[in-house]
Amino acid sequence: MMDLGILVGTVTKFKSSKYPMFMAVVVYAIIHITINVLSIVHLYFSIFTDMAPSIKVTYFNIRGLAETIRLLLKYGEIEFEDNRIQSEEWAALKATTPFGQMPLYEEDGKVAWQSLAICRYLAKKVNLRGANDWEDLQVDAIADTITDLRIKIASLMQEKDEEKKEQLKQTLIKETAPYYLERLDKIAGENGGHFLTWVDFYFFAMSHIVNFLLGADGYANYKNLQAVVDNVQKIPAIKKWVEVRPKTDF
Ligand SMILES: N[C@@H](CCC(=O)N[C@@H](CS)C(=O)NCC(=O)O)C(=O)O
Repeated sequence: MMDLGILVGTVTKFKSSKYPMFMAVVVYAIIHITINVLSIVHLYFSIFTDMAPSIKVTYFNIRGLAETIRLLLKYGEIEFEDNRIQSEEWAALKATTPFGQMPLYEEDGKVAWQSLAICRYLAKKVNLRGANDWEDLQVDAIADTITDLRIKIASLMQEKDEEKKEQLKQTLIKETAPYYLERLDKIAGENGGHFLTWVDFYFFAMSHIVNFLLGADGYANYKNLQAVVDNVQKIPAIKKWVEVRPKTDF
């Protein structure tokens, strides 16, 4: 800011000068220019200090539990580092994580874990929560139900005994999956091919697990669930991401 002594000195000078009006205009212009320069400097620094947070999502090089997080970030056009680690890097990294698991979500160096907690946090940011507390409760209940199904199907991947694996597979195909999918399909039907909000993204991200069990046309009998998948896939930001994301089996 202009030094007050200089200003007073200048004012005294122009009072005694031959052209007091001219001097007044010059001083006014100097003050004006100084204020403008300072505002530009302030704006410049505020742009750099109020920069978007630096965001990093760390997970294996698969879609898995990180994909809903990535989808929400893409949907919200929020820049992030998609940090995909190799299996051999995991042992060293595991010891440094809050609960020895991924995905991890980092924002300006702060670390969060638990994929669905992160999804809820991001859903707030990108406006994909329920319209009220009751809707949020329904969304959470659907998300937890999808997780129940996901865990049951994932147990198939972990079973090493081939005979047990085949038995489990048949139970999942004939009983477990239809039980869950029929009910989820009915809920999606009541909502016109949507669940409510971010949970559509969760279902979309988890649909490969259903396909793994039931084949590529896993939703053939579940039109409303197919509509959930199609509706998410149609969103331009998601469509674009699906085209460019690393191609992985899960
Ligand atoms: N409930 C946790 C589960 C996380 C989880 O099971 N992560 C697995 C990958 S899908 C993991 O980190 N596995 C490696 C390990 O446990 O060492 C979440 O949703 O984030």
